[in-house]
Amino acid sequence: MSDVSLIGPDFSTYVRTARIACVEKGITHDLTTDHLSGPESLQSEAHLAFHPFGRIPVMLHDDFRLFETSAICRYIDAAFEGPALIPTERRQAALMEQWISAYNDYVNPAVLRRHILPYAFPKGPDGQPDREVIDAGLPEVASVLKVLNTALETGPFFLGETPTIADFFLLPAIDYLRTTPEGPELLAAAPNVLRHRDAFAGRTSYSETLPEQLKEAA
Ligand SMILES: N[C@@H](CCC(=O)N[C@@H](CS)C(=O)NCC(=O)O)C(=O)O
Repeated sequence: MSDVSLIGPDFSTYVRTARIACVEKGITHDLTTDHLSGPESLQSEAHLAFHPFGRIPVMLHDDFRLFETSAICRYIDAAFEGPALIPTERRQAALMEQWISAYNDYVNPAVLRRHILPYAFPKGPDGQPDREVIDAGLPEVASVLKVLNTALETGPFFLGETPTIADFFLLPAIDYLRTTPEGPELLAAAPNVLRHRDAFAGRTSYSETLPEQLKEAA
């Protein structure tokens, strides 16, 4: 039996973040998608019983159920023995929190919701990616990457040599960005962001959580 169960498919970026936390902490996890058969099933009664907002991931540990990726990662860090996923120094911990929040509020909407997802789940004419949506979002992706590039100047991770939970959030999005038509050029202008991803790629938590559809690109 695994230490914890996570509900959600391996291709979800937030699920991957929680999975990375498990591997970095040195605990085992399994992925459950039993009651999930498509995007609409996130709003099913069965799933809403686990996550009242109909999102993924959800973590199950014994009789404890938890949603929200940041809360899950923090719980995993606190509940198990293993390497610390959060810096002990107060300001470093606050900076980690800052980058998690910045990821959720600025990076994810620009990079995931308005760039990667329109390619992954095309909603344009004839089932093609919606060019208008993607083209309109490109300046925002570039501007978010510029901020990240500056933040990662010392690097390779947000807080230096050791990845923390903030890095677990960023990695999955950048790994997908490499595979979109504009991704390589956007990332070439943000070399420190690419270096962040490359530094992660050497870790077990990277290879063990690599989604099926990224295996070729890795
Ligand atoms: N605030 C949530 C966000 C989770 C989230 O948006 N997950 C995506 C998958 S990566 C999802 O459930 N998307 C389905 C939807 O938006 O309907 C968290 O931190 O866990």
